[in-house]
Amino acid sequence: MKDQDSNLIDVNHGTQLHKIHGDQKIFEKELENVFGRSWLFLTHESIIPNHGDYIVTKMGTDEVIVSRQENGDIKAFLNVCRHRGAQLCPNEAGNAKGFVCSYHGWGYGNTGELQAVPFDKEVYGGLLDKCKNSLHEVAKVQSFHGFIYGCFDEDAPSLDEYFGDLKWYLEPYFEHSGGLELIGPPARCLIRANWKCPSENFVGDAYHVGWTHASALRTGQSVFTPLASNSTPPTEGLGLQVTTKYGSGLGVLWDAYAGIHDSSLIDDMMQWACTKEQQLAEKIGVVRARIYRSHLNTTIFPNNSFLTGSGVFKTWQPIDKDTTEVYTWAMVEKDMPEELKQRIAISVQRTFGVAGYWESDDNDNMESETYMTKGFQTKNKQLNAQMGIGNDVYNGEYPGVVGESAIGETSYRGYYRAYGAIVNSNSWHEIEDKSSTWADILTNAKTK
Ligand code: UNU
Ligand code: FES
Ligand code: FE
Repeated sequence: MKDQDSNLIDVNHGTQLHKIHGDQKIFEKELENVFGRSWLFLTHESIIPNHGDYIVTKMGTDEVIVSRQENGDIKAFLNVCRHRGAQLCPNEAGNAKGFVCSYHGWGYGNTGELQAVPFDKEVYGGLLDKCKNSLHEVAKVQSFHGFIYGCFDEDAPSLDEYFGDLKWYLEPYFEHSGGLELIGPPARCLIRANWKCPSENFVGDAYHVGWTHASALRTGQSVFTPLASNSTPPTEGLGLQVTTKYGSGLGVLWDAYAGIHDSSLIDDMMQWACTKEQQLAEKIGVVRARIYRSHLNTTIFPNNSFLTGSGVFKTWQPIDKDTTEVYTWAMVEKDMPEELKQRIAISVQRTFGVAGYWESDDNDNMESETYMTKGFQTKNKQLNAQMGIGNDVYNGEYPGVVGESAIGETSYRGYYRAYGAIVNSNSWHEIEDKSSTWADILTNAKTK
């Protein structure tokens, strides 16, 4: 395993072995080292606003309860009873002071404390230490402007450091806009694809849009419709690609706020964004105000993706090496009129929800990338993410490692550099060690 591991990702040449998308041993390493140590998206504050509000979601293959505490903090616990391990909360969401296990009736507060054990004195004779049988708590829970992430590893950098150079690009939309909310519950469906296929696509694939989505583009008359069938070449100044130390990255498509939405929404959304852009320009400057009104396709490493403006918000939950459960929320600006929020929410599900007419274009490709790893010869061949290699710049005009074109694979290379470091590390100390020269490694990469 060790030798194979070190060849999985060739950071210096921008290639990866195809079997990253379908190998049992790699999948198990990912659960331990990637999902065990990275920040994972849980929910948004707007979904659990009141004391006792909770949702149940996944962190890797583990179910967790995410609960709003009395003091407003948010805690997360494994959704598993400490007695014999039955699932504690069978609901997707609700409001509760606590949770009672259906097997023997152990009762926990929403603080995680074990509070009630049937016949406690009679059957345990007072020997059961309740304090030692609290729910297993997720080590860290932090917020990025209302978006709640959890991490199993106490030693992880703060969520703020983890977002790193991406903050400069994300703050105009996530913070300066007046803030965002998510509209749930998320649509959920299974795809027969490895979780990294959609994660890598959202981190930096503007290349496929005109080709894969040609029919969807023509049908919906979106901002991107001129790209259909690659009939418009990517001109200079159309966008950027960005990657960061811990693998999160994004693509900027300038001025394309309404993005994927069809002609019934473009005018209203563009008018909304142009008005706000003008207000923001005074506060944060014209460049970042323009970022607010642009379209960012983003993956927060490892498996949380979104399209700003378009308002598509996803987690790609790993079920097994070739099955992924896709969660899709709509992301809207808090101060939008209720009617506009609802129209966006419907449009997000129509395009990128279960059977969304954009999403299903992608799924065919994701599933075939994954299926082809079943080929014995195929799985040890290299994939190519070399587009734009040699032209990446660190902290030039823009923060992070940046490729200055709309279409390129800068953020694929950054995502997989971090992935290679994290999947092979047994601690955050080791990850930091391997990542200290991350920007040099990426900017010095060559095809040969
Ligand atoms: O999903 C994507 N990778 C994407 C969507 C990229 C650019 C525009 C729209
Ligand atoms: Fe990209 Fe075939 S052209 S996978
Ligand atoms: Fe796509």
